[in-house]
Amino acid sequence: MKKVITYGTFDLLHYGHVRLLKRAKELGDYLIVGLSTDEFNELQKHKESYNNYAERKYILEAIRYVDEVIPEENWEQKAADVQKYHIDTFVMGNDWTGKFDFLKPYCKVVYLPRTPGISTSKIKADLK
Ligand code: C2G
Repeated sequence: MKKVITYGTFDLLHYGHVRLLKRAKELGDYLIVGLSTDEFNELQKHKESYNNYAERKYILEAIRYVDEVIPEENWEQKAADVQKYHIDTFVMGNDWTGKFDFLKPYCKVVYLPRTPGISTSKIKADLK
């Protein structure tokens, strides 16, 4: 079984997120999502989320491409996660290109093109 992992806040969930998850799943058979906790968002990513961790986890677990959701609590856990979960491929959107190349000794590292024209900040701005 080929295992894939990706990380993010996924709030407010939109089709750009779902397209990333779909393409990530297509790279294997089992997709784990490292979901940023509320504390990690607030204290280290300086990102506010509308939905809290439990709500974002509930939504992600309803997506057909997602097989498992684990907490992302810090920037340092990825190498340990990749080994702990026997990950074959690490995937992120290409806004992160190069940032996770340190994982290459442990697994394939793939940066996928972001979906243009959609972002949480755009949604918030358009709703004003
Ligand atoms: N994404 C995308 N297209 C968009 C918006 C987002 O492909 N229009 C991708 C991002 O590139 C990322 C994933 O969807 O791979 C999740 O996006 P965010 O929740 O914004 O993730 P981010 O806050 O960048 O957190 O340790 C990694 C971080 O937790 C990533």
